[in-house]
Amino acid sequence: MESLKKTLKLYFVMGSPNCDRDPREVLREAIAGGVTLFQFREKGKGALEGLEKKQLAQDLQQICQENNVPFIVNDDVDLAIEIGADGVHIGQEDEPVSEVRAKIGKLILGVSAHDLEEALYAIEKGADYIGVGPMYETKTKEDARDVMGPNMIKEMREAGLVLPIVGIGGIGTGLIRPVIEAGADGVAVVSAISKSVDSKSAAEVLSVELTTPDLNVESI
Ligand code: 3NM
Repeated sequence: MESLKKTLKLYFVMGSPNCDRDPREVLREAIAGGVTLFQFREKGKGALEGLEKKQLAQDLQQICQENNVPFIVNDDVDLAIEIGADGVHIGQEDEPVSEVRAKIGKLILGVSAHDLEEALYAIEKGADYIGVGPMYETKTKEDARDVMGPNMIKEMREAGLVLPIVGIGGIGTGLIRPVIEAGADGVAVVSAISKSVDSKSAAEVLSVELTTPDLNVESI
């Protein structure tokens, strides 16, 4: 669990609809800038399907493998298994957590949860980590729920939840600190990195904010 917590520090989530240029180039830069985990999330307007989707997934997976960054697939459990991904991330509307766990065996399983009840249920059914959002306003996810803020993570921690947690939604420069102080192990970011003309610098800036020495002062 401790090593997964470290891996979740700067979690980059992306698919071709989130990029204004070649996603392969964006991912290479993001990894050079310090991303610790990658999720392929091919969703939204213009999202690739079928063989094109699989090809992009494999290209991005290869970039991750060359750099020792674990590669997670959003929703598409069959694709994840077919290409040998390191894990799967699912939402509340996807296949039941226990079914996905049975299919993927020991691979990493992340589940989006929006309140304590959903989080506890996901953990009981086999989730390895929880994604909690949206922390802040986001334009990236069309069906995002109302902003809940970092406080939801604090509530989950206060209720005794010890599993790794990442905050997601609208996270960018200057917004990481409250999420970590609320008890998250890391942050998941889409547009702050994918839409940057320089994704390496964008990731570097976020990395620095995550590792600032006084970041955890309040929680020590
Ligand atoms: N899930 P950005 S918000 C993929 O609330 C996703 O569960 C969310 O994109 C949730 O970093 C979101 O560009 C999009 O705001 C996050």
